[in-house]
Amino acid sequence: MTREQAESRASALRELIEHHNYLYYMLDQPEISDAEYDQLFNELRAIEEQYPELLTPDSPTLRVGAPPLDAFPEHRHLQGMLSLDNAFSEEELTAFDQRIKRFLGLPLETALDYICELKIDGLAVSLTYENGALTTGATRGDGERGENITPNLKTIKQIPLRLKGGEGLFDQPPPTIEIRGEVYFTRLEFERVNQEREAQGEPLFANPRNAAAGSLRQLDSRITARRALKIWVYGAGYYEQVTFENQWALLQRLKAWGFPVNPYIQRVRGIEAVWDYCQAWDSKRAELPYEIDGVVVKVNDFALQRDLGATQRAPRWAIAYKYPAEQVKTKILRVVWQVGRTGVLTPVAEMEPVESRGVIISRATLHNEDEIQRKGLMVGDTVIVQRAGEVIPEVVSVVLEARDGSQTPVEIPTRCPVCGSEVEREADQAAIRCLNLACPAQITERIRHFTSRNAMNVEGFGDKWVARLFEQGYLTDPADLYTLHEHKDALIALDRSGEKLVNNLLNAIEKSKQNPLERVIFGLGIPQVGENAARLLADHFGSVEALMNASEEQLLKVQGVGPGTAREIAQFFEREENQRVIEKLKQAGVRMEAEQSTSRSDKLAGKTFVFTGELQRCPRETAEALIRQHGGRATGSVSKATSFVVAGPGAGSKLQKAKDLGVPIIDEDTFFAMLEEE
Ligand code: 9MJ
Repeated sequence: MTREQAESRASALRELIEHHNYLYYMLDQPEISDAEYDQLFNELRAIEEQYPELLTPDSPTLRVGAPPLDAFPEHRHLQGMLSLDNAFSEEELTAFDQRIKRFLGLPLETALDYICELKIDGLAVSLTYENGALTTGATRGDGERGENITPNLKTIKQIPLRLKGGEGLFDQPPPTIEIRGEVYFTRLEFERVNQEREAQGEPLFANPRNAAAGSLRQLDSRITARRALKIWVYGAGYYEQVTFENQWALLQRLKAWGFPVNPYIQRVRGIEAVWDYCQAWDSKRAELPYEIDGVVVKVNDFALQRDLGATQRAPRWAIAYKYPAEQVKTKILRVVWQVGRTGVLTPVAEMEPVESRGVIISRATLHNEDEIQRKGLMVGDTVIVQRAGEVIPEVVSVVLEARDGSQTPVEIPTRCPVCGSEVEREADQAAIRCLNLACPAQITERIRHFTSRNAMNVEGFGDKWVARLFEQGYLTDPADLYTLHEHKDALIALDRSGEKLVNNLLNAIEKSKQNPLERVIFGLGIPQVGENAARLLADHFGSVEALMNASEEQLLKVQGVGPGTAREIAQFFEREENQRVIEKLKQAGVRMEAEQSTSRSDKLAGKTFVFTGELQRCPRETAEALIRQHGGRATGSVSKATSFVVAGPGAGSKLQKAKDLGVPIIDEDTFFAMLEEE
């Protein structure tokens, strides 16, 4: 075979193999035997081995996994992957429906078109297709940046390596489109993998969702390939040169492009019909071959979705209805007290292991002393526990009839179980606190928080490292992380994994210095300052220094910061130890200021913008970020205080409202011209 012949044969084989993959994995209607399929596959592999330069990124031979990676590269989503707000009852669903209508200025009796989708309990992923070919697959990560796990996702045969075209679908595929979906394990495959792990003496996966996450985050994609992961696709992120009227139309197109779209998705009118759907699936879901934990409800019309926009966390046009948690009975063996990073002692019940929907539960949080008293809980009690989604299981109630006199009261500690110093309980607070800032538990928890995924995200720096380096005296506060490179030889001696691992770790630590300010602020572990508050504080103050010097009064000016949080922040920075850590971080070269680019000018200062309809030049999030970088504000709803409404094709009710209120309406070009003005 000449090289030309090989090239053309390889191309034909790829198309043929993908066609048979589709018939087999998507339609369940194979047209050739496994042996015939293997023959095609082996022929393609042989050609690619002989002519390695002919291997293309969309070759089905890459579905079997590639040699292991050292780490996953970072992937920036073109459009953010938001999470969903939750509803736990019919009332909360109705409130969601009413909220939407009020926001849109629609009569409250309007019956909106909704799409009801089963909420798959797996791992959210984003697949980027360029000119019709799959180029990247990534995890959600923090919503803006995920991990590039392309080789792992390619092992999922249901994921098309090329979008199916033709037959009026497209002449030219969209230049870029992000497809969003959920990767999951079937119950059967979950059982199989766990049996295999048990046989090999490996720890079992607690539930199908963890199993999916564990399999996708394998650096060796050949291991991923051995697990039959599956996917349901339900949306799109960023896209160009294609338009969709509504979610239903998008789902139909995804199906036509060759993606698996869940067959039970329904289009319904009015929130009552949504509730009927949720109830119907509550009784039927046990029959599904995979786990669902609720129903995702989405406003169908994309023009309305655009008008509704999103809050910091989640879109206003969707909600996740969650099924009530299953309750199971078990027995409390003992109560232990854990010390957190702020010194708070949290009682945790250790229980006889019990299974709830495929998850083994053996520990539950008891929250605090008051909660123990309120429930009248004793050691040896039989209790009802439940697991609600991601949160740690909790004890719902005590089964008093099961008392037999052997139960004993829960001992309330007077000394810290870790450092032995006296504990204190403030009069107006439920929490018992260890006041010793040098308590080993507090120190290690503070460091663990600082390095955690949503804070400084130091890859590979797990609990074991924190504990070991603390014991050896290398780490006494989070800032010591940045002096670890001085002890490289000692670290290598500590860990049998050797130099490469330590190098990776030190690189990850070095890289974390460049994290945005909001991550540093979150990482400091100021009580009551979560990710959201950290972002607001970073946006408002622009540097740790400014935040440190802010008075409680100034802190209260930040939208979303209340008196309690303001006091905690002020108290945190008054402490000398904290000032010392901050100085050390600064000396180490950790970014303590917002990126220069976040403040390019103040030419939009005092101006508030609202977008409606589509933007052609960039995603709406990018345009909103630009507004902030030039000192302006971007909000979701039109009011008299709005300076400009930027309207594009498909503009809806916001445009009307702007007209009614006499708010100036400009187009996208005018908006960008404003930014470019000197
Ligand atoms: C799941 N987990 O099945 C969404 N999801 O939409 C479905 N998740 C989602 N949709 C927007 N069906 C954000 C998340």
